[in-house]
Amino acid sequence: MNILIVATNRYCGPVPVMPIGACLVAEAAERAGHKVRVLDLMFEENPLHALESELEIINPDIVGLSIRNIDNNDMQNPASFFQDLIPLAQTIHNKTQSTLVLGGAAVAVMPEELLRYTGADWAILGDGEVVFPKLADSLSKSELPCQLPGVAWIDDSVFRKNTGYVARFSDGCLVPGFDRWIDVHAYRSRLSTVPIQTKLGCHFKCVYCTYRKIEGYDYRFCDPAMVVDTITDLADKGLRDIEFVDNVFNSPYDHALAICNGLAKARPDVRLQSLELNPLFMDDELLTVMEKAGFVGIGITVESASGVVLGGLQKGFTVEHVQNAARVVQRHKIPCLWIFMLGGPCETQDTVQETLHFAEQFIRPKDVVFFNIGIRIYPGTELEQRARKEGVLTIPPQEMLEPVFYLSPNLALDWLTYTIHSALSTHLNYIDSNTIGLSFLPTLNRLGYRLGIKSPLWRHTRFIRRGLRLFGMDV
Ligand code: B12
Ligand code: SF4
Repeated sequence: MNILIVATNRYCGPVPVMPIGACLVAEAAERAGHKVRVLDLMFEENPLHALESELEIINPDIVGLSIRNIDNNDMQNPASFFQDLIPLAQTIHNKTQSTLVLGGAAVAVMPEELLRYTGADWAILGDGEVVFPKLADSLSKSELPCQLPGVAWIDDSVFRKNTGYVARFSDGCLVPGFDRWIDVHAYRSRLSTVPIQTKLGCHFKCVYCTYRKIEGYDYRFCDPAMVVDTITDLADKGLRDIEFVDNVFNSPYDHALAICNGLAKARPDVRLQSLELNPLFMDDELLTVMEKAGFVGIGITVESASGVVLGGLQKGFTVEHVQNAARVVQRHKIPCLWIFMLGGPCETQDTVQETLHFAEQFIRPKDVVFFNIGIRIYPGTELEQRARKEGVLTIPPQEMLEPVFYLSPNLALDWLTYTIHSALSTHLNYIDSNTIGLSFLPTLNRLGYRLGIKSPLWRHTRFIRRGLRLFGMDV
């Protein structure tokens, strides 16, 4: 069959992210014998025009829309992206007879809403590189793929889905041949990293999280030796800035340790990052081997340094774990980005102060602290139930494509915004979502690349903010 996969994401903050999922799906469909093209809309000046041209070239039987972001998860400056799908779907319907299939992280989060919204024929929830070729095979035989695990559709106005995740990593395919499908240089010249996933699934039960919907509760691992080989291959191709995009990189601990030990032995010429470290599994052994493996930046997603709030979020760790992680970080050179999410369940002015106090006491000035305000509520999460009980959320799930946020009823948004703004003004290593949403951040990324600055740019937060202040910018 002729297949066009469209990577629809055009959001460039904090950096444009390479559409790994779309490329994996395209490559799998090609391996299954189909003729496949990928259209990446990220840098297209006129996306509809680009789409029309591609439709003419390939005359597709199936068009797969890869949908990464519903919105920017930002309560202070909310932006939605899902509306961009309508003109794309209309163009596809008007110009072709093709079957429209949705996939991508956003689709796993809100499949029913996106199917109804776009009028697409099918949605795939999860591992597209496994399910999509099977779906294409069914369609090529004029069979309906209603029995396939991981497929969802609307049947006579009723939403239907087949759950069940399929084994992955069995064929050793961790990363696609990016340069076959997308303009890799365009990404690299904006300081984007090359994504790599070493496992799927998460055993934690944080109340707001959608990740288990995307990847499931059970872990599915990639063999550590295979991860090392893949990273070595990427380095040989000149792709050296590599980011682990696992839900939580250091859980399970032994898996992360085995990967880092393998990399420390093989010593490929790479600059590694992961922004998804859990304080529960931070120790000197891991950080030492991460440094040897080539890590140049890590992020710890602690969300809060208040025990009450950590309990409300069901993070599965305590303030002691957070403090211990900070002590471990202090003993190592590796730059660290601390990620907090303020305003969750049980948050009060006192708990916010506890978190600020922790940042003041435990976080080195050379590290960076990111404060996010409010939590995006997704249908099917415990946070949704809580928000409904507390009267914070009243709209039905079908209307939740438009971003809705949780803010603890014990906290005033004005106070929280003011408090964080004040903290930012006195600490040059603190940032918030306004910083990530800066309109000139893409230009800054490009400038950084030209000046030879290596990713991650956040390592230089203090200097960048100081420089921008000299130009009179209050950032
Ligand atoms: C790592 C990560 C990041 C990293 C990315 C680093 C990098 N170099 O890529 C960073 C920190 C930069 C980041 C930033 C953001 N992220 Co993020 N991120 C993730 C995370 C944890 C993993 C994404 C990933 O790469 N997965 C691995 C690949 C292989 O999977 P995949 O792309 O989903 O593809 C598979 C399937 O989706 C499917 N598939 C994909 N395309 C297609 C197409 C078709 C046709 C089919 C059939 C199937 C299919 O098959 C693929 C292979 O199995 C996800 C959560 C998650 N568990 O998915 C959030 C997630 C994708 N991020 C999200 C968001 C919101 C953001 C930000 C907007 C946050 C912000 N305000 O800055 C930015 C946007 C960045 C941008 N420019 O677009 C949301 C998106 C959904 C939503 N709520 O809108 C997610 C789902 C988290 C969440 N809150 O639920 N992110
Ligand atoms: S640890 Fe991360 S991925 Fe796992 S449930 Fe919590 S927020 Fe989600």
